[in-house]
Amino acid sequence: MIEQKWWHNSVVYQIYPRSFNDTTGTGVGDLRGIIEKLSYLETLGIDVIWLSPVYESPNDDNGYDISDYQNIMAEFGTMVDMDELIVTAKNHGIQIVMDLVVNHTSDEHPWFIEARKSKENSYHDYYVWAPNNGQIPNEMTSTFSGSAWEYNQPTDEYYLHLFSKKQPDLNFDNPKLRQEIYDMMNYWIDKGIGGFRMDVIDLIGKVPEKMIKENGPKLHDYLQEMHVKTFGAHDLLTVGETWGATPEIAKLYSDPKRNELSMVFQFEHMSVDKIPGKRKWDLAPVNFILLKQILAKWQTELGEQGWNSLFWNNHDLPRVVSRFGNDSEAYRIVSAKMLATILHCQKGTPYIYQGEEIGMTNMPFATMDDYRDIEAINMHQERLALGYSEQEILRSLAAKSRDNARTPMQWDETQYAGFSTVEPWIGVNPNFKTINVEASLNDENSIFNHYRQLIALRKAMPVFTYGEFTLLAEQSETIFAYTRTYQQEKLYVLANFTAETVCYEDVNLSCGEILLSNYTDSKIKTQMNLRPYEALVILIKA
Ligand code: TEU
Repeated sequence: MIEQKWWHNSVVYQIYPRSFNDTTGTGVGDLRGIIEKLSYLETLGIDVIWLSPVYESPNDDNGYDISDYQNIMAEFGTMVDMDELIVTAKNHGIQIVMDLVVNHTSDEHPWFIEARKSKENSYHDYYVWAPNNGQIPNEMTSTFSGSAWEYNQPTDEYYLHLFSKKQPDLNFDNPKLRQEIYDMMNYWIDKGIGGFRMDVIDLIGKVPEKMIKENGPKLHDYLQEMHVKTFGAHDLLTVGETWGATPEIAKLYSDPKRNELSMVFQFEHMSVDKIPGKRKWDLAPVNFILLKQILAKWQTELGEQGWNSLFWNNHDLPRVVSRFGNDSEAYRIVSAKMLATILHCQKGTPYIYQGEEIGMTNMPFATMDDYRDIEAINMHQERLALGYSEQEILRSLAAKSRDNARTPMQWDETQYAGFSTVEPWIGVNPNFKTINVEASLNDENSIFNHYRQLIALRKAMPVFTYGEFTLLAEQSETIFAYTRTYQQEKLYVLANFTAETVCYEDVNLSCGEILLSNYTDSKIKTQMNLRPYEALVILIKA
């Protein structure tokens, strides 16, 4: 039996502050806006907020390019607001998990301003350099298109940037740099935060000479050192963003015996709607059987040697109801509840991305001018140059752009969805009059209330947290079904992933009792006709 931790049955809510709630009339969200909505989050029942970066930043990548780790971005407020957020959240039973972006800084960080001046500068070795041999050092590419190397004239060298040019990569092989990072982390720990979400942590052991980005040879040594020097003595939640993790690799990060992180946040199930081997922009229909296989693999393979995050969305991903559900008027609500059910009844720590709990959808951006994200803008340029048509590019962006998740939170039906009193930094989804928090709170059958009930069940019954997972009907093209078993408790989770009625049969359902369903009149039978997107959480009595 795995040693129980507070974050095993916690539910995390991710806030992208720029788009959450603007109290200052700037069109950009802020920290006081979060404080204002803590009661709302307490009603939902979440335990933890993962706060996307709020540090000082020139915003080339919306705060993921940090120029001062110990100051707050002026648009978002002040350190006084931040301290108040940490304390007030605690009074609502909510911990704040800070986004730790230490694979890179901004090029406007004082370390980089110094580092690029000369090879002798004491900060030079804080970053990753390659000599100028008359051509770019190698073929490594940036996630945001083009080469990962940028020329630096004063030293006649190239620096590495696995993201934008304004996000130079830090050199973790330098012990002085590592100590600076640990001091900074301890500064935040001393403020009473609940932990860290570690941005692209699998890249910190990179070996650019060998073209190694993810999972470099020293990665786990660095994490073990970080554990000892920072959060190890505190009971915090630490979650690593690990794009390149397999279940075996996930155990290296999250086996409690190894003293690294609490859990991984891995993306394998996010690859089921692209052409295999290609980029996310190369669209393919959702491979449902593969989706089930991947999710089931992560449920069964970690055993007691690891812990996983459960998520459908974040600030980098499209809205799940548009992606794996059905965002038409007829099926949006029922399919959003179905997706929530399938996810929240699994083993792991569930994450809800702001707006997911009210079933926010992808954004119908009309032209390139509507996009704000550097990834989207660079990809557009890159693909135009490669000969893709504007239409094709816009189709990929409509499905996968990160801006889908970054439109303002829809609070009510007033102008700008109650997010701001002025025009926001990015367009508001035109569906805010029907899809908003106020309407959800007033409707007992809302998606919001379904999430609330799922969270309440997780808190009430340990089987949701610790139950052993078994996938059923593996080859079904329409049904997602599984059981969870823990001591005397057994759950049977059953969902129709389609807009058709589907017949499902299992004699074991005869002694079941419905704990939750997304239709008000669901009934259990050994032979069931599951209606479009119908999903049930069933308790099987011994
Ligand atoms: O994301 C890592 C990352 O690689 C994503 O940019 C992802 O690859 C992309 O969305 C898929 O095309 C983290 C942050 O979550 C992201 O917001 C940052 O832009 C990035 O790191 C750099 O800090």
